[in-house]
Amino acid sequence: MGLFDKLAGWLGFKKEVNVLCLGLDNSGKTTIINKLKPSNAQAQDIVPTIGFSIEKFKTSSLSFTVFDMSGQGRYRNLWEHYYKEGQAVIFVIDSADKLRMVVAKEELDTLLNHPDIKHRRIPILFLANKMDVRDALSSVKVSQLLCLENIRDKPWQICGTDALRGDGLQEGVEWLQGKLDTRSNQVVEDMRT
Ligand code: G3D
Repeated sequence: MGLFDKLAGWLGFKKEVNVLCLGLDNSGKTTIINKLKPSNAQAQDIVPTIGFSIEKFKTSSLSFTVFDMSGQGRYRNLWEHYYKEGQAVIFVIDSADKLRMVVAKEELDTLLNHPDIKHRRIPILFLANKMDVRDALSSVKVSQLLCLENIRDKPWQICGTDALRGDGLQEGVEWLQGKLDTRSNQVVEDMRT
């Protein structure tokens, strides 16, 4: 991509943002993405490789890359390859799966320490999903268990969601949009100075 395309993108002429939607299997990523995805979204590059699957689709302004982070240790290199192109992350947690909260934290820590993520101020939206399930942990509790307060070099937000009904998603996505707008304004400022 040429520089002009890049700037044009940020400035809104042809804005395209690549969002990585990550989390353990069964956390609700597919359900969430299906709620966010407009009906005209084009699926692309669905790679049904053995043991590793990634879904990529695109709307006029957003491109989503979705994959499971669990049980696929052997394929880690394949999915980490996509980190570079991500400009925002949606990290989905199954708030009712207390047993695997520690696995989710390990995966989050690995993500945050990856060289393609570590030094970039990309916004991360955490969705504490399955809030409708009885005994699900609150978003505050999920935030504590994942030690989110330790993330100081990236903007982040956590929202409780019920992906089946779509509750909480709008609030989260609006926050993310606001962060991406701020970044595009920063580019404008940088060009002026
Ligand atoms: P994944 O893409 O992260 O692997 P999915 O997860 O979106 O496939 O969701 C896994 C299961 O959890 C699905 O149930 C889905 O309907 C359910 N689910 C997703 N979000 C919620 C939620 O907010 N509340 C509840 N109660 N269930 C949710 P099935 O039965 O199809 O496996």
